[in-house]
Amino acid sequence: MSRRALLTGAAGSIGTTLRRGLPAYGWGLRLLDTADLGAATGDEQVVHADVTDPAAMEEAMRGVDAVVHLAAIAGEATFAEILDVNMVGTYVVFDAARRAGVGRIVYASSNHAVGFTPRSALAGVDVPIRPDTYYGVSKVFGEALGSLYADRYGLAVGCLRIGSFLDRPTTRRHLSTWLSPGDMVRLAAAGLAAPDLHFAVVYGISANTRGWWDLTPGRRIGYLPQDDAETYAGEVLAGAPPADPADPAERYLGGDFGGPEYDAAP
Ligand code: 15L
Repeated sequence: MSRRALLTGAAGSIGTTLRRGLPAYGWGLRLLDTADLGAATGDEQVVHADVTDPAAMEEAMRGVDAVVHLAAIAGEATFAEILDVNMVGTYVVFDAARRAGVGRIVYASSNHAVGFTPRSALAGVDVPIRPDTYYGVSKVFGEALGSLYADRYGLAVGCLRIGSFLDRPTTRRHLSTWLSPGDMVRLAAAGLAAPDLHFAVVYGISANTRGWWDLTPGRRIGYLPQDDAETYAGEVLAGAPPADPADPAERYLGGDFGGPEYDAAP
């Protein structure tokens, strides 16, 4: 019998990719979202629930071996919106997993947890926390919560600081930050299967020649990326404006999230 994982945010772009890809790694999936998930196929189970609902989430955890927690607002929004979905929702998911005795959570964090870090040498997971948005703050919160639940309750927690998840890179920054769909599946599968996982933070990008983040922590949990944005460098750079060192997109790891248009303060 396959192991079963609960996928929150299963209707989103990463969720849809994992829905297609994780069964090949031996995972039966319970798909959860408030949005339409279509009909369950094969071994799938479909649950319509909101991650901020503690009772529904505890029920959704029953009988699963692991959780891949993707459900979130995937960019900047008002603090109230980020607080509700990304922070309260993440707390509800972690605590429901604890109450239901689920052993592992793979958490979709983001590079925006350290997005205001100036670009320089390859960044490790030990660079100081420097979120670039309320969204980035919520990902720092999720990582901190994961650390608490690993240490206090023994949950195995893998936090994936995802770069730019796209079918293909389209900007200069993406040549460094791209995470291909195939590598996203390999990354989540590694987080789900890593032996002896206690708590880990890893960067989630493909094996990009121009990558900005150190992939060593990912390799330690068994993530072996196979794609490289460099394949697309010729066409991307041919259409790209000249690099402007003053542009936040060039200055910070989180790119334009560090610019004034991402200031969501009232
Ligand atoms: C993310 O975390 C966001 O969800 C996505 O919208 C992109 O902005 C991506 O990071 C990125 O940094 O390219």
